[in-house]
Amino acid sequence: MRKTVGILLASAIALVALAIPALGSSAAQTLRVTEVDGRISLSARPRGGMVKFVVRNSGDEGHDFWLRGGGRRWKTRVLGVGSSATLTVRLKKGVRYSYWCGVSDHAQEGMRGSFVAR
Ligand SMILES: [Cu+2]
Repeated sequence: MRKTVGILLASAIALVALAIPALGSSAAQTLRVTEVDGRISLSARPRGGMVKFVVRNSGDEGHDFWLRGGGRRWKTRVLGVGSSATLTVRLKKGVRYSYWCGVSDHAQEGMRGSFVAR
């Protein structure tokens, strides 16, 4: 009996654990940001509202990711080769946002861009 209750409790906890990230991801648009040496690419054009940027450094040196617009600014830490970080932000529809890598002169070398939240 005690074992059955334990299993039921573990199942209930597992269901809650599964449900929490599902709620989060349905509320926010998730975008992949790929950083390579000399270029940053976004998997889609961001929408207004909550946007989760999953930033991955696929280059051969350290990179970070900065985002600015609508009077706000966000940044990740410097990501080592193969590392990822997440930025979850609220974007305003119709506002232009700029993004870039802040390491050394990477932005001038092409690691920058901008978009208007749609
Ligand atoms: Cu960089």
